[in-house]
Amino acid sequence: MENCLFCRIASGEIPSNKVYEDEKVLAFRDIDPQAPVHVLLIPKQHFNDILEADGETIAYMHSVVKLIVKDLGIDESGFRLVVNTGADGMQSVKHLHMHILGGRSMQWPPG
Ligand code: DGP
Repeated sequence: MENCLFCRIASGEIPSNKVYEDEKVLAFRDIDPQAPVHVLLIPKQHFNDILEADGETIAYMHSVVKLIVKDLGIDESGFRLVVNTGADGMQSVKHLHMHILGGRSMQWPPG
């Protein structure tokens, strides 16, 4: 989608620090990390948010989350998976993304 930041990252037009990539999804380091591990996982297909996305896409992303947390060594220590949605969810980039946060104890509720 034109002018979508994460579509431009997915296409490689804007560089990112990649953690995982295949034909359907891309995972890359967040530019403003909130934890020692802070990765964003996006579908390459544009969905504004999780409400727009189909279950097959979410299921696929879930399978990739499992690979990523194992690869980054936070599968056993634990992690937080966050999908900010809409205005009250403080979603700033309108392309579905999952935040994978780990490497430290995560407080709740988040600040
Ligand atoms: P959210 O607030 O849930 O929409 O999160 C958007 C995240 O995207 C935020 O944590 C910062 C990150 N971000 C914004 N622009 C860029 C960028 O150009 N590159 C990378 N790697 N991350 C970005």
